[in-house]
Amino acid sequence: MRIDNQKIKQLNDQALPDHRESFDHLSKVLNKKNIDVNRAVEKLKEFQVAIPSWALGTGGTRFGRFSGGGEPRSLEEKIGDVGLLHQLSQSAGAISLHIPWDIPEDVEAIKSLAASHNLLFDAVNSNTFQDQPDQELSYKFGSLCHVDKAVRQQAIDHNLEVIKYGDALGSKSLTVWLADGSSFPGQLNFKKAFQRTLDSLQQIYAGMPSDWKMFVEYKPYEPNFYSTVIQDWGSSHMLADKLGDRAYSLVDLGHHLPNTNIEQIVATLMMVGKLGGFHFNDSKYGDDDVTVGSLKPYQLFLIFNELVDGMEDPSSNNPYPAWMIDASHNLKDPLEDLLQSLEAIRVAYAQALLVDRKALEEARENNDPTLAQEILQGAYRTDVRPLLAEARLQAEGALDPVAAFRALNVRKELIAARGEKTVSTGL
Ligand code: AOS
Ligand code: ZN
Ligand code: ZN
Ligand code: ZN
Repeated sequence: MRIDNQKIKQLNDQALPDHRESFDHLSKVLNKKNIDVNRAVEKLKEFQVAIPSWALGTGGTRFGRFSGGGEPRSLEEKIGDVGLLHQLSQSAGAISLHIPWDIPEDVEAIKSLAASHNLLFDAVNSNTFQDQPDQELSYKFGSLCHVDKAVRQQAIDHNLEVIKYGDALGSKSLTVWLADGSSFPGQLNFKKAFQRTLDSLQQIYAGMPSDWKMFVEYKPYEPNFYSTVIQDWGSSHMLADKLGDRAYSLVDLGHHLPNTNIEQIVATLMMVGKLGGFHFNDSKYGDDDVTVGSLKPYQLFLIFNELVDGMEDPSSNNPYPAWMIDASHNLKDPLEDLLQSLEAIRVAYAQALLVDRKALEEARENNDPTLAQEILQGAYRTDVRPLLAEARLQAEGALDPVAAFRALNVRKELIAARGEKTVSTGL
């Protein structure tokens, strides 16, 4: 399904007078502060966030799952859904696949379908946290860290196969997230598990094409409840460092214990050029995977403040990070939820672009925390939504994506095409 561009334009035309008024007002305010509004709009137009294939259906918990209607039933339909998000928001220009949930049967057809929606293939994800029906050995007691060499080899081979699929589609990176760990004290030898994981990752790293990157994700607990082999950014960084120049840490916002200073982790990793990827979501307790910006928008802004600082630092050798939303939706329409997440990410990014970095640095040099706070909160409390809307308007997206999604009855049409009882693959 594709939305008729003419219909988006009609909705935009209705909302245009109000948009012009608020954009002109904001432009005047920002111009007075010597902020280049056009530059901010251009930066927003460039900023694209990948959508994971598993976020397009209704998520669930171990207590149950309440499916919505019209969920994508195939890789083609998942690409179609990301196409809709991109058409409305002009900011979801990539899809991240998960193997074996998304095995492309006809690679050329999948490539041209994605291209017809202006989508790129972002990092591919391997899956050694579940047993597949035809799988010989079990991952019940781990995968890349397993005590049995044969299980490790199976997990290595799986990752190499994922790389092959990704390479055929034009992906340039592999994200490795491991559920490996232990649920009971004494169960696992921490040191041996870590060393076996490093050894396995080295073999996968060696199998990547020379222009590929590896992103090593960390997580303190879940599904294992006592220890996780790659529990934190330090462990992830140790691995990335030992693996080589093309291995990086990946920060998932939900993978920290409560109150962790994530912005400091971001700054530190970028300082050493090792922040490769990012998974956006929001968290109150753990890996809640709720809508980005729904709980802690100020924290998100502080994180973006460091990200922008790292990206604009001429002395930094950190690569441009791979952005992805990693979320799950139990109650909301997944597409509406993703549109809200995209908006929240871009709001935080735009606010961070408004920070007067020179003045902030001066305040720091002068030991003036009051002024530093004034500068940060001045940017944070600016309503930047007209900048986002302007960027979308210029790119022929919708001024208000969620309103357009509803006004154009997108979900109703998806249900008509796919049915009321649909279950998408994923978590
Ligand atoms: C798991 O908690 C991680 O966030 C992964 O990045 C991701 O959610 C998983 O690979 C999806 O199955
Ligand atoms: Zn993640
Ligand atoms: Zn998460
Ligand atoms: Zn997670």
